Amino acid sequence: MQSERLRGLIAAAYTPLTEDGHVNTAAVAPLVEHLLSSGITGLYVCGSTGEGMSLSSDERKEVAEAFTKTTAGRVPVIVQVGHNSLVEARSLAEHAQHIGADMVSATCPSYFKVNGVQGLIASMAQVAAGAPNLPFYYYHIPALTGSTIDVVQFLRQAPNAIPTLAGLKYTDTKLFEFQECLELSDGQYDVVWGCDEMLLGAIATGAHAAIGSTYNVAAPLYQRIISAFEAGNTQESRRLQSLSIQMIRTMNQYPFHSAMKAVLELRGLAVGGCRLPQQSMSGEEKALLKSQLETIGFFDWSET
Ligand code: MN9
Repeated sequence: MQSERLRGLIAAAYTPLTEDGHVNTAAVAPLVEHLLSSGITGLYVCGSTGEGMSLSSDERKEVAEAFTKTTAGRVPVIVQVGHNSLVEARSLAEHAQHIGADMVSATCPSYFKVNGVQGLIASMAQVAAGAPNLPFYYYHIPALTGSTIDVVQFLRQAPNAIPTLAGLKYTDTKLFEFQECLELSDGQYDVVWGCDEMLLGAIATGAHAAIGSTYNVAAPLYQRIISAFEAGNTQESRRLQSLSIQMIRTMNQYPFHSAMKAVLELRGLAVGGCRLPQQSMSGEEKALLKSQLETIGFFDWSET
């Protein structure tokens, strides 16, 4: 399907939870306004960052609806519908189309591994068929699904079975494979980068859009990486990417997404903690994270 292309920095949006772990849709609007004012050009909802896999299907629908309504067409909303049950995934895709989401995306099942291109095509065809009017993006994240599919072969062979296939969310670190996907069939596919700590490499390889978790808290920094690269100032873009790497290394000392949510809380956004199996952080750990982020200057360079 040829559709409008994604561009710029798309936030893999966090799902706000209450202190006792329930979905908190009242906190979606302030989060969306924060993201849009920081220069975000799209929202990816219920992905890894949004804990889609840890929510019930009813909760996923509630979250998708809250983001779609609040965003009200200002930027594209992509709803991630992947599930171990393809029946559930398809029904989440149907729901996404029904509520007016702009695009759907899905991981492959991960309990039983998908171990071949044909199996992946057949699985994703079932899911995409739930939303026949929406562009479909396969969410390639082999580190979490455990399915190491040849994604170039997937793109080559899938179009007949998945007429709505628009592209990929490419969350792996193989720049050469990312480049092959971008260049395939004269650039027919919208291939979106998903590894924030390597954004510079992806831009150099031809990326025009990226979906990631850390764009929730540091979009202006990444925007400066892009601008410096476009202006030919490679040294400056490398210096800025290095700050992103330091930020991610700091957060990775803790349960990563809990640390990210703690930073959003510091900025006054009531997103709560993460749901198990991701561990929450104690008050002491949050204080330590804050001082470590201060040490690397995060609060000076992440917001402007
Ligand atoms: O999909 C995110 N991946 C996961 C995007 O959360 C598994 C990334 O944005 C990473 O969180 C980010 C930090 O490692 O690159």
